Amino acid sequence: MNPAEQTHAAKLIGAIGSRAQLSLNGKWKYIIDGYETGAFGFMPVWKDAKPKSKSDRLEYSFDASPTLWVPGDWNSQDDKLFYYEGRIWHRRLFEIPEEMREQRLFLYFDAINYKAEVYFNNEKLGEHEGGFTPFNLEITGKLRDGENSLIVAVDNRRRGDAIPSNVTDWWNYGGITRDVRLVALDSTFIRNFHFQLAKGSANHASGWVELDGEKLPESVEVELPELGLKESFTVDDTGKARIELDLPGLQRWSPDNPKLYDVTIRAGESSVSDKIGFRTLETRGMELLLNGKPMFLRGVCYHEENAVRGGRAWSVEDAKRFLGYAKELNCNFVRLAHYPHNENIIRLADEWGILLWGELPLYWGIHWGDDQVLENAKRQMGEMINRDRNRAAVIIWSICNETGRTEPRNKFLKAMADHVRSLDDTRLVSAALQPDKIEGTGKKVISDALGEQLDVIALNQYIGWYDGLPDACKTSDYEVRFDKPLIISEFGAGALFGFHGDKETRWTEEFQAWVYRESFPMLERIANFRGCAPWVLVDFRTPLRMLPGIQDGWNRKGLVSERGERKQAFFIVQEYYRKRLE
Ligand code: GCB
Repeated sequence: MNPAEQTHAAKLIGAIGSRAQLSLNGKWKYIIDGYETGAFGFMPVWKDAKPKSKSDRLEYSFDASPTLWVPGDWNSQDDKLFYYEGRIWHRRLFEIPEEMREQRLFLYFDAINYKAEVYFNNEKLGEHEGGFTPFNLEITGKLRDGENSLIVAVDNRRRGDAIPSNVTDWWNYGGITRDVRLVALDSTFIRNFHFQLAKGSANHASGWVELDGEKLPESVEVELPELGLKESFTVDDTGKARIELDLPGLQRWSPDNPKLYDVTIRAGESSVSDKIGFRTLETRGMELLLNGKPMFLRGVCYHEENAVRGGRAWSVEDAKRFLGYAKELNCNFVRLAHYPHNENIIRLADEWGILLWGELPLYWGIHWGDDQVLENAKRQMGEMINRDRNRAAVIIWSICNETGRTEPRNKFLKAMADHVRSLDDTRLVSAALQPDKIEGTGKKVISDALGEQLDVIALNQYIGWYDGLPDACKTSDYEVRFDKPLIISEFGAGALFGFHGDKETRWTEEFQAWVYRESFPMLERIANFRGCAPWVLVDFRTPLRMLPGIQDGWNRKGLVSERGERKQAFFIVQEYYRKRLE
C-alpha cells in the first residue's frame, strides 16, 4: 500500500460520526523522543519490543510509561510538556470486537498536530502532515487475535516550509488533539458524498456519491423521507454516481430556521445517513445573499481553545460553551480562525444556525515558491472540504490570512482559489487582507490583487490599536477597489479583564470598549460593509504575548477572559448586533 495514496484527501471517509465504530479515545501510553531517534536509533520505540530474558537490553518501555488522554494536547496535560516542541510516541492497545473483524477496517484520526507517523502491529501504515484535518488508513487484513498495537509518533516541531510556518500568534499545541476511531465498513462502502443545492438553484440539489470496493452496484439510492423522495442514480465504472434531484416543498436552512433533513444513501447492502441543510449562497455586486436575501454577518473570531479548562478545544461541550458566547453576543456568524476546527463545532453550528468561515493556516510567512508547500496546502484544503462539504453552516472557505504581496504568493493563492472551486463551487472564497495607506490622508484602500480571485473581500484592520488611537476612526475611511461585499475579518484591542482606568489607558477594559465604540461608525461608512468579526471571542495562549502582569502568555484581545469573564467590550458588540437585528 502506498502511504501517500492513503492519506490523499479525495479518499477521506465522509460523515464519519454515523459509521459503525469503536472509539480509541482514552489513556494512551507515551514516550518522549527529544532527539527524534525512536524510528531508527538504538531505541526503536515503534517496535514496542518486550525483553525476552532478564539479560535482554531494552532502553524503553511503553508498558512502564505514563499516559496522556486522547484526545488532548500534551502541553496542557503535564507541566513539563507545556513548552515542549518535538516528537512524542503514543501507544494504544485494543481488541477488535468479533462483529467488526470480518469488515473492512480503518483507523480515522480527526486531527494530529502536526506530523503523524502511524504504525499498526509493528508495520508502518502511513504518514500525515497538517495539524487540523482528518485522515484515515486502512488496516483490513492486518489484525492480530487478542491485542492489537497502534503506535503514533507525533511531531509538532515548527518548520519554515510547513503550514502554518514558523511564527504564529497562537500556541503550538502538540498531540493527538481530536478523536481517534476504528471504523468498520462493508467490502464496498460509500466513501463520501456531496449533496447540496446546485449553484444558482433554490430547490434543485446536485452532487455525487463515491463508492469504494471491488464489487460495484449498478446504482445508488438517495432518500429524504421527510420530503417523500427516494431516487436511484447510476454508478459509473469508477464507482461514482452523479445525483440530480428536485426538492419540492423544501424548507431552506438559515440562521432563523436551521432546518436539517435526514438523508440516507444506499449502495447495495451498504448505507450511510446524515442530517443535511439546504440553502443558497451568492454575491451580487456588494451584496451577500443567503436564500436570495441580502444579509449582514454579525460575527466573531474564535480560536479552537478551551482557555477555561486549558488546552485545545475538541468536544461537543467545548463547542456549546463557545458558540454559546457567540449566541449571547447576538452573532449569526463565526470565523473559525486560523485553521480547520473540529467537526463537533461545525455540526453544532449547523444545528444552531450559525454561519461559518473555514480557514487554512496559510498565515504570515509561508514558503510560497515551494511546490511541495502548494501540494500540502491543496491536500489540507481538500481534507477540510471533504469533511465539511455537506454542512449548510459553512459559507466561506478562506485561503489565507495577512500574507505579504509578492508574485509567488499571488500565483500560489490563485492556484488555491481554483483548487477550492474545483472541489466545491457552492461556497464563497475569501481571504483576510490588509489595507494600503494613501499617504497624507486618512484614507485607506483595499486594492490587493488577490481580491480579483475572491468572492468576498475580507479585511483585518486595527485602527485604534496598532494604528493610532481610537479617535483616528473618526477621520479614517476605507475604500474597497472591488465591487464585492466586504467583511471586516478582524478588529479590536487588548484588555486585561478587571483592569480599569480612564479610556486613554492601554490594556484597560475602558480602552478596549472605546476602540469598539469608535470602530462601528467608521465601518458603517464603508459602502461594501456586509459583516464583521471582532478579534477575538476569548483570550488565547500565545508565545508572542509575554508582557508581565498584563499578557503573561495570553493575547488579551478577547471579549471574554480565559476564565469566562465578559469584558466591557463584550456588551458593546452585543448591543451593536442587537441594533443590527432591528
Ligand atoms: C492579526 C492576526 C491574528 C493576531 C491578531 C493580533 O492580524 O491575524 O492572528 O492574533 O492580529 O492580535 O494582533
